[in-house]
Amino acid sequence: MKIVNPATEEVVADVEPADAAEVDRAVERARTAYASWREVSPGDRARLLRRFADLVGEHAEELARLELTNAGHPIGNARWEAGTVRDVLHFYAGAPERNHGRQIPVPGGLDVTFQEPLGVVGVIVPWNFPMLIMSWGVAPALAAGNTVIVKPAEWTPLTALRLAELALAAGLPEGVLQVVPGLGEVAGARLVEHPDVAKIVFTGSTEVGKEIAAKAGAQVKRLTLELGGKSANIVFADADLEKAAKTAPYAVFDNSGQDCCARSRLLVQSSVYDAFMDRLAEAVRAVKVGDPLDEATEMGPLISAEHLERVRGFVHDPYLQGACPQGRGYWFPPTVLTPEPTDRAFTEEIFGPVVSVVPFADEEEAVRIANDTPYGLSGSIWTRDVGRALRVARAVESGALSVNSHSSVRYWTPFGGFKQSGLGRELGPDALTAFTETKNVFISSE
Ligand code: TXE
Repeated sequence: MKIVNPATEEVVADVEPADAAEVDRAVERARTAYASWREVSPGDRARLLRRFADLVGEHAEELARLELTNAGHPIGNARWEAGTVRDVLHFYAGAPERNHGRQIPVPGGLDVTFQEPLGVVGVIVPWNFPMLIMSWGVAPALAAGNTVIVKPAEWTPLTALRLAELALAAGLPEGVLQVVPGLGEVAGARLVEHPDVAKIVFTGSTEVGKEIAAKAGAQVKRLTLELGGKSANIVFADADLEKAAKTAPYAVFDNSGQDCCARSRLLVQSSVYDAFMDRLAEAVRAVKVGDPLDEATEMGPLISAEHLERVRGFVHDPYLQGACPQGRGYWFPPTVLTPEPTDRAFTEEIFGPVVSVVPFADEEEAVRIANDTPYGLSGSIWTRDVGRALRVARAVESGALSVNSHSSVRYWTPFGGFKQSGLGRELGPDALTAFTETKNVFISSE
C-alpha cells in the first residue's frame, strides 16, 4: 500500500498489507498471549501501561510529525493528539487496580460478581484520527486484560505501527498489542469473521458498520460501533452571538471537517440570522488553511483525491468560501452553504469543511430539525437561558451534547451515538465495562 502525504501528494511509505492468513496468525499469537496477559497481576499491568504511556509522551513530537505526514493534520492539532494518546493510556492504566467487582447480599452463601476480560479484541480504526481513535480502543481493552489486534485504515497505518513498537519497547509481552495493516474487505473482514476474536470495536462509515454488525450478530460477537454523524449546532437569539459565530467554524472545519462530531448543520434563530451570518463570514474568512508544518495553520488538506472529489460533489452555489492553497495536495476551502433542509448537503454526512446553515423560528422547530436525521452523535446548544439549555439538551436525540461549547470528546466521560451513529459507548468508565464480561459466582455456605 502506497502511503501518501495528503498535503504534498508525495509517497512517504510503502506498507505490506496483511492478508487473511496473516490476520489468522496474529489472532493465534494474540490467543497465546492472552493466556498469560490475563494472569499478569493488576499492579504489573498498570505499571506496563504507564510505561507505555510515558514512552508515548517521550515520542510525542515524533508521533505528531508522523501523523501530520500521513493524515495532513496541522502540527498544533497533531501535538494535541499525541499528548491525548499518552493521557488516555495513563487514564486507563489506573483501571486494573480498581476492577473491584461486587459482592451482593443473597441468602444461603456468598455471591460475587467479577468483571472478566473477553479475550482477543479487534479494533478497526478509520483514517480521520488514526492514533487517537486507536488509543480509545487499545487502552481500556488492555487495561481490562484483553489482547488487541488493530486494523488501521489503509491510508493511515504509520502511527499505529509506531505505537505497536513503543508498546513492545515499554515491555508489553509479544502478542498483547499487534497491528495488521491491510484492506478493510480483507484484513478487517477477517478480524470480524474470525471465531476467536471475541469483540470488534469499529469506527468508520455507517454503511460498513451495518455490514459488520450483521456479521458479528451471526456469531453473537461483542461489538462497539462509532459511526457517522450530522450534528446540529443550535444558536438561539439570546446566545453570546460573538462567541457562537467565532467558534462555529472550528466546530465543523476542525480536521478539515473529517470528524464524526462535526457540527455540520448550523441552525440559527431567524431573528438573529443576519447578524449571525455577518459574524460567521468574518470568522470563516479568517480560518488559516495551508501547510500543516506551519505553526499558524488551523486547517490542513483532505485525506485523499477520492475524498476531495466526494466533498466537491456536495457543493453547489456556496454562500461563502474561504481561501485555501492551490496546486499539489488535496485542498478544499472552508465552505458555508445555505441549502433547503431537504438538500443532500443538509442531510448526508459530507466529512469535509462544509457547513450548512438553516434558520428556525422557535425552540420546538429547532429540536424538530435537529432530530430529523438518522444520526445522533454530537451537537451544541448556544443560549444564555439555563432552562432552555437543559430542555433542548434533553430533547435532542444525541449521545454527546455541549452547551455554549463545541467540545465533544473528553476521555473521562462516555462517548458514542444514538440511532445510526453507533452502538455502545467508548471512553470514560463505560469503556471498561464494554471490554469485560460480567460473571456471577455463588458459593454455598450450607
Ligand atoms: O470508511 P470505512 P471510509 C465516514 C465519512 C467518510 C465515509 C467513508 O462520512 O466519508 O465514512 O470513509 C475498514 N470489514 N467516516 O470509506 O470504509 C477500513 O479499512 C471490516 C466516519 O474510509 O468505513 C477502515 O480501517 N473493516 C468515521 C475502517 O473500516 C472494513 C470515520 C473505516 O473505513 C471493511 C471514517 C469491512 N468490510 C469515515 N470495510 C467516523 N465515525 O469518525 C472497510 N473497513
